[in-house]
Amino acid sequence: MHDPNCLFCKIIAGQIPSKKVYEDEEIFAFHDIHPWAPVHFLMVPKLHIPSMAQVTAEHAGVLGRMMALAPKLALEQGCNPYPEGGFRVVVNTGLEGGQEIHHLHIHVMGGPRPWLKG
Ligand code: DGP
Repeated sequence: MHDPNCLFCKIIAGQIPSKKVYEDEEIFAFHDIHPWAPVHFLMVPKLHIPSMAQVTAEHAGVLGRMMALAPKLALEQGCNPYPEGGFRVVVNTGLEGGQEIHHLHIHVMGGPRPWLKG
């Protein structure tokens, strides 16, 4: 399902340009336009799910694949390996959850933080 009014559906369809990180039949990943970390990309299901609040058991497959893919993409994008490196995974949900774009997305954030080294 594609929502013609959804920004991320337009990015998935290539109607709005993005810096693509990954794509398969079900998943699209691209760099966040306002990065909060040296590495910051978003992973979205191609299916238009407005938020985590609408997730049901039928979405478990694609969400599981997204979570399983996140560590591989994080390393490819420049996050350092666990445990010295690592990354954060965030899913903002709803107004009080800080969600601005209503197409379910996983933020993956990490990358070198020289000030953390002792
Ligand atoms: P959230 O607050 O969780 O809904 O985060 C939405 C993120 O989407 C935010 O970090 C900025 C990013 N974003 C918004 N518009 C665009 C865009 O047009 N292109 C890209 N690449 N990212 C966008």
